[in-house]
Amino acid sequence: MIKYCLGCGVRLQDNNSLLEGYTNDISKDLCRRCFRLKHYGEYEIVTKSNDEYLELIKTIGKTKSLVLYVVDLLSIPKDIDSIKNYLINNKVILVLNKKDMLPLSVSDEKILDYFKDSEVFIDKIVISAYKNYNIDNLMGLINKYRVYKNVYVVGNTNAGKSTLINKIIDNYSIDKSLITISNMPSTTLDQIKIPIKDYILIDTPGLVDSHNIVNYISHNDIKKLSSHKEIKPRTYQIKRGQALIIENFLRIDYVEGERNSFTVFCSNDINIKRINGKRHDYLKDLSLKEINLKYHEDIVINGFGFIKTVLEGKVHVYVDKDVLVFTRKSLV
Ligand SMILES: Nc1nc2c(ncn2[C@@H]2O[C@H](COP(=O)(O)OP(=O)(O)OP(=O)(O)O)[C@@H](O)[C@H]2O)c(=O)[nH]1
Ligand SMILES: [Mg+2]
Repeated sequence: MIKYCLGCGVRLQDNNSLLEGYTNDISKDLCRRCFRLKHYGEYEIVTKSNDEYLELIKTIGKTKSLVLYVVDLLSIPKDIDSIKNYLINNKVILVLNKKDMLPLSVSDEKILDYFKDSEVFIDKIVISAYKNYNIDNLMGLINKYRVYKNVYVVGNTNAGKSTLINKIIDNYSIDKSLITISNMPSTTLDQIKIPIKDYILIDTPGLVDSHNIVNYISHNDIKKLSSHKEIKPRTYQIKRGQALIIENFLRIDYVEGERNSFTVFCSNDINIKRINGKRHDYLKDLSLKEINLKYHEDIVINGFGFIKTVLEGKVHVYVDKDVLVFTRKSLV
């Protein structure tokens, strides 16, 4: 009998311990990787290819099923509308997750207002899967828009798709077997079908974003970045010539402009120092990206968080060459 791991969706096998889905006891429900992750917090890296992800998204696009597109509010993709290029026939609800990480003072209305020009989504909602916030309202939206039996949950890896489904299982399902989640990329390896009420919710592996900083920092730094506490924004008054050193993976020099204010929105566990940029060359061996700032823009370091600035100016960002850095109008 073919069995699938309840934790990550991969097909279970007891033939080859080096391959995905291995278990030494096929009568069990979890593969060895999920068992170790769940019970010992040990993470075994697997790399999923994005071709597989795109194939899956295209398959979903051939159906007319309702789709929940889960986005991490601290890692908003540069062009969120582009998901609709694949999901041509589907109604897509934009699910903005991890609201608990943003300061309480940032209202849902303010966040939704930021996305008001995105017209490809049938609806939008701000939630926290972790804190069980707004999940009932999301269920209401699913009931409102769902016509077919399947409801797919898609999004980048680490957006919180599996955490969301686990919350829904917790709140609405009698069978309480939970899906594996972790702060590392590619936790879910294949589709997992969960019957909820009169429909089927389908968890999917996320898109591995190769331009996300988590691919280029240590496991320990990833842990620090993915803390579950409300962010306390840290504001620095910055003069030209000064720089911020962020742990050992990011440096931001203010090279042109009037005295400016930089407010960093990232995990509180991350260490930030302000230095005289001219005196220290620390981290300047990383790749340099020149960024021009307009009034009230965020500098987004993909996967790290963002830095809200006020005035026009120019910054030099030093980070791994493959990490995407861009500006956008201020989110908060
Ligand atoms: N603060 C906060 N963290 C969350 C929330 N939802 C998920 N997370 C965390 O985000 C990380 C990734 O969660 P997962 O549910 O495994 O993400 P996923 O989208 O299923 O990831 P893949 O299976 O790799 O595609 C974990 O550390 C979760 O605890 C949330 O609402 N708030
Ligand atoms: Mg998952």
